[in-house]
Amino acid sequence: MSKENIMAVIQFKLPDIGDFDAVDVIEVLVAEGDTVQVDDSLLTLESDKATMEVPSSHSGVIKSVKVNVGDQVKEGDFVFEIEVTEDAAAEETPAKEEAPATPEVSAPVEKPAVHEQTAPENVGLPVAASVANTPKPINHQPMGALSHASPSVRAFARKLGVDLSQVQGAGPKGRVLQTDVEAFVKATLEGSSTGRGVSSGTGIPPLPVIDFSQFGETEEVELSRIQKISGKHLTGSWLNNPHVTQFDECDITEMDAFRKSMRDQAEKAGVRLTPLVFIMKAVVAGLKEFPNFNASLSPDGEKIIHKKYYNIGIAVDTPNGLVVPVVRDVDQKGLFELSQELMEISARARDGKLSPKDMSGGTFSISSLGGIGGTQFTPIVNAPEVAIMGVSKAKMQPVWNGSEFAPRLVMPFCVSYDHRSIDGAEGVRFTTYVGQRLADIRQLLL
Ligand code: CAO
Repeated sequence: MSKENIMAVIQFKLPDIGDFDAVDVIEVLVAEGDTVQVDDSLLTLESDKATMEVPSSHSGVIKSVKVNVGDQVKEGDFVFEIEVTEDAAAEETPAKEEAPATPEVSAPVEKPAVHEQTAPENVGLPVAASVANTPKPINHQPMGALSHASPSVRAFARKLGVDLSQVQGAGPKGRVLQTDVEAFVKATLEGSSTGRGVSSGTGIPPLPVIDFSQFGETEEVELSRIQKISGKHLTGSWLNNPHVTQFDECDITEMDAFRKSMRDQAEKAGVRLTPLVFIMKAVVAGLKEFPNFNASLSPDGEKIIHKKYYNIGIAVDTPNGLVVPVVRDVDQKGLFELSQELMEISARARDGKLSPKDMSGGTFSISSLGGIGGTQFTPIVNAPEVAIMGVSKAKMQPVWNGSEFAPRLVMPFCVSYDHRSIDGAEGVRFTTYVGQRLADIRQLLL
């Protein structure tokens, strides 16, 4: 019988893994039929505190794999069958016995009976022991600190030149998976938001990717088409324009009284007169006085382009997400005409019937949440415009008139603007001007 033919199948059992009862198998690094050498990594295990590799105690061929990713294993568990030659078994076993580094070679000794039940080539040679090397810790960082990844993912990241500390792990306990590395590379190459491992490509650190199901029940709902489109646009506006938001409030008591006095007339004309059309008129007056708000910056950021037309984008809340249709030439239209147009575009917006033309050509936007509530908010500039007004709900308040408190209807509002083209002083002059227009109905209607 030649040496080569003298084979034995040993049971590879899990050696001492430290102070853990049971740990998770996070990678099985070999498959049936693979040839392994002594010290080749067979498994990656993960405890609460560390990730460790389990090296092979023998050279040989993997006959069978007894564990799967996700299994829990403990010392002494039978994890692989390895077919070894007599030579290998004889040579390696004493080496292990000599090695002081592996005193905890607590791997159980094979019983001949077991060998007899294994592969047919097994000639029943008593293999001394399925001596397993001690697992090598590869990551002693507490979970959540620095990067935490299996050896194969580390190798993958190394190959692509990815710094793992930049990658957020989506795996259990924040472990970085191969898919996280891939998503990171994709996001970096695109230089834009991709959802997972979000990076703008401008040095902005990626957001953490968390498996929320570890904390409780979750459900994934696809964003609407409009949300996906507006999300990209909002991110672009937010990241490209240095925003300032100026808060203000104005007394709309007179304006509201006038609005209510016009109710019958409005009804006859088939329109619903809300504060928004008055606000649009006041804004246009402000834009004429402060042309930097009715403008865009040139692409090189060196010039400001003033627009001599006044097209106001109105943010409309629809079941599918936010859209901003544009009301054109607001300076040339009366209150009823604007109301009519507002009703028409918001109805078309909610029915999903706006065309791209309906949403283009705006020079300034208004986001009115006044019909819903809230005291203030910070709207995002609708680039390439440079400013947007946010309107909140008007409330009756006691206002000191110099001799007594009088009940007045006070409306909070704000303007967010691109600080590259508009200074803070100009920002507050604009809101003051618009507020005064809204407070004085005569000026507003002139
Ligand atoms: N203060 C107090 N009441 C107000 C108000 C304000 N600032 N603005 C509106 N109202 C009142 C209106 O007068 C109306 O009451 P009456 O019927 O008694 O007059 C009621 O609130 C509802 O108004 P409305 O919201 O239906 O109408 P509107 O003209 O004010 O707004 C539109 C139209 C299309 C802008 C609005 O329906 C809408 O979609 N708003 C949400 C916009 C949005 O989502 N913005 C967020 C963008 S950023 O994510």
